[in-house]
Amino acid sequence: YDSEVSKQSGLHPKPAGLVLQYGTAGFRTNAKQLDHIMFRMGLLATLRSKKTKATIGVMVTASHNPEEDNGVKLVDPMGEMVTPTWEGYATQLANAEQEDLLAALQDIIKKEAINMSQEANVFVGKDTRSSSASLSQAVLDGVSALGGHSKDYGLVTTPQLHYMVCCQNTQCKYGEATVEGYYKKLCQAFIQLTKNASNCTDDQKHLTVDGANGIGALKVREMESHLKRELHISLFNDGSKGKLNHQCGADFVKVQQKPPTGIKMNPGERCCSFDGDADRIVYYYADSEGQFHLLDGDKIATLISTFLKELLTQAGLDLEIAVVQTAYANGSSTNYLEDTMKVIVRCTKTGVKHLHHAAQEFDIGVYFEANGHGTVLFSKAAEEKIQRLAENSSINDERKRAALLLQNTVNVINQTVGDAISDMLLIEAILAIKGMTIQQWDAIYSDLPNRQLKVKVSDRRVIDTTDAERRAVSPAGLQEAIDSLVKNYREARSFVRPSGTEDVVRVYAEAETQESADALAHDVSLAVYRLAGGVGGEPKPLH
Ligand code: 16G
Ligand code: MG
Repeated sequence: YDSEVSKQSGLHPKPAGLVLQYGTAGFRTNAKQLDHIMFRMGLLATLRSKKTKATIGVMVTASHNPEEDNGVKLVDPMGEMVTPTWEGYATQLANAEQEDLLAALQDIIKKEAINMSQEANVFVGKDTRSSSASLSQAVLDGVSALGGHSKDYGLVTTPQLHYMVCCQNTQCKYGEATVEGYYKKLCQAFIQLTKNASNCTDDQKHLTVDGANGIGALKVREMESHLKRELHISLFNDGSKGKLNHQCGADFVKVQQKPPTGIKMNPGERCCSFDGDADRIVYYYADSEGQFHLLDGDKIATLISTFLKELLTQAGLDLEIAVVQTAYANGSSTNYLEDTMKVIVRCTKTGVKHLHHAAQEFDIGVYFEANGHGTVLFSKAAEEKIQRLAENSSINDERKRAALLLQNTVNVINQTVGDAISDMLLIEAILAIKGMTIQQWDAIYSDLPNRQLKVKVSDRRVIDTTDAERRAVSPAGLQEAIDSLVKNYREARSFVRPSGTEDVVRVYAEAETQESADALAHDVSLAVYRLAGGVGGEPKPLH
């Protein structure tokens, strides 16, 4: 393979000296810097496939980043994120200078004792960015340079690609590895679920979707006919005029705490936003006074876990259910889940893989980041119990109904990764079954006002955290400073962490009032600026 790799890599040369790192969300930067990275990730995915003797996925996307950026992520056999050791290999391979590429490749082959005559199979997908077509071709070139087989799924959402990989490696037990198969599985389950919402009016079946001018919009369009009018979607920001993620999408709505541009919002109507690769979703509405209300990942986790807990009780199934959050989870949500709902709550570091991993430890693990990325994981044993109960003819009607609802809930969920389309269908089904309006859902608990800020420092690695990022252990004095600032406000909490995707330190604060949250966030930003080597001007107060 040496000569083929040499020849092909010459067509995807690495700019000398460029260093990039495989971070929480894979490689992500301006698309112009990524051609060699894509080719090399094609090589790495092929090695990973030979090693695992399974199909591996490669997704070309930069999610909620601006259109000019792009990125790439590897998907492991069960649809999960690639392991940390291989993230390390990705970084090594990406940064090897042109003349050292073969040696870098050889190093991985040796360390992992890879049998190069083993067949390899790689699934490739891409988002709608203008750079994605040529970049995904570079991935395919990498696969073929090592003699691997590839299947190009073309335009798909990130969770769709994860789904395909999982279907393929479970011999289609998880579903059929086609986009059609995906729609069929999810929509059938959705339609079965909504049969339990017999008095749902057409009005209640209406949902406004902001597609972030990205792949999610295309895929919602594609899916619509499978929904058999059980859900009426008004799609905005469908990519026909607006720019990807620009003033729209889940990240914009969550961070700005305001509606996206380009949509029509009627008072009291449910709206949701996807992000640029459709692995995040947030809901929102405007009340009769025009006031904006956001229902983020925490509210979604609460709705889903409440629903599941009720069904488990009705079904008489003894399964342990837990909710996994990060430090960004609103304090009110954690209190509600622990004190009122009495479910187990776990907190992990930011990043899907950490939440996913923690959720796998329970019979049913509901995980959501506040930003709207999340899903539900069912253990094999839990799925089997649900299955058996649903097929049991000797149980009463209430238990039977609950068991069937649980079974269809399992099927509507994409367990491989957070999925805006799948989450949307589940949320819509739950609201319909419970006959709940978005206002009633919102009223389950009230969010504590909060604020997120960023601070530029000369080297964000000086900040080290512990306790799932809730406490800083370095630089010296920073945590003490935060602790004493927090004491100045009621119901307050604050933490700082270095971003995994941007060269900044992130600051989070929440408190009893918005003014307090804003002031605390500013106080803490100043402490970071002073103690962690701030650059540029001092952070200015928000008001
Ligand atoms: C990435 C993560 C996301 C996390 C975000 C935090 C994945 C697939 N995505 O987008 O889960 O919330 O990074 O970004 O893991 P930050 O480190 O810049 O705050
Ligand atoms: Mg995304």
